[in-house]
Amino acid sequence: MVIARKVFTLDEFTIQQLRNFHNATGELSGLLRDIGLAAKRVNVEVNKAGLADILGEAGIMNVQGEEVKKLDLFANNQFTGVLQHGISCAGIASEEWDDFIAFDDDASRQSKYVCLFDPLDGSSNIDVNVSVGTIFSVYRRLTEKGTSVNLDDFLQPGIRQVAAGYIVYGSSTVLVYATRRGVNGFTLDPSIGEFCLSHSDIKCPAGGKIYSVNHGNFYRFDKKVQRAIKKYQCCTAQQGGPYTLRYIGSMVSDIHRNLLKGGIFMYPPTRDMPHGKLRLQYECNPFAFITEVAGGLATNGHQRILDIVPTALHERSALFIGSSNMMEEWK
Ligand code: AHM
Ligand code: MG
Repeated sequence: MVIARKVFTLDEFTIQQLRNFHNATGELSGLLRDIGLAAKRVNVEVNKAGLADILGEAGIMNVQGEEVKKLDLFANNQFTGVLQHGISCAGIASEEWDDFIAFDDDASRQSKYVCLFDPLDGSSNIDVNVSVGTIFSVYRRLTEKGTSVNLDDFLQPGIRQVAAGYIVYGSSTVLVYATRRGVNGFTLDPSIGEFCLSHSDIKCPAGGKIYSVNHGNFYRFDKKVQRAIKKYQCCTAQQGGPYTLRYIGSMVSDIHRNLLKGGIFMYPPTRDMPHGKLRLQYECNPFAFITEVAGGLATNGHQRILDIVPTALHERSALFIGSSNMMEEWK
């Protein structure tokens, strides 16, 4: 007898996906389960941030020279911990650690994957109750199984991602992940403490009406970006407009919304940040992978994000990402 199911949990879904590959070892499912577990723990703390002493600044700077919030530290420790204690990840790199970490126990050394993550993106928004998120990506290691991972494993172009995803800690907590087979979203059901499939086979609409950019930087953008923004502001209905500006300043939420509704998100280079602000490996690549699998596009204004070969762990990049029709001038 087959029992009809209405709800699939993240674990059930990833295990079901495994059945499509007879050579699959289940390591990727294990990795996603570990990430889901850390996300649930971070979710609990984010939700009570206003109550607990965990709110506020930790008083130290991260490797990017930015102030670290306590929840950043908590999230970083949670994701590092679950991946270290799991058996599906050979090493990690995090926006919050200076260097990558090789997991040198026997089980981890046998794993074929490395994971890169930004444990709590948009954390300057926590104090004012705005949604924040976690971003992650998974690569197959280049080094031999059984050995320690090295820097080359973490400096692979985004096109080599095996999976990428994000968690939005918002009005509900949603985990979205992509493999080459598709993009699926899972909403945390607090009553059972499980991520349940809520957005299956996400496709980014080809067109959109939303543009997302920090307008305060307008006079620090180059002329091409300024012209594009003016076009969004002036377009008539005949020209595809009117457009609407939506910018939360928390890229996980901004891109999540645009992915579902259609739109473009831009973090162009500015006079002060000629290489852009966002990190190629922790922020741009995972979103570029998810967006492309969903049918959209992502570039740095000149080159496809996924083709860029990183030269350093904390490299920055400009980012133009979103609905394919809105990306015409940024291809
Ligand atoms: P963070 O990693 O320090 O949190 O910074 C990344 C965030 C993104 O989520 C967001 O899109 C961007 O910074 C906002 O920057 P700005 O305030 O310059 O517009
Ligand atoms: Mg970040």
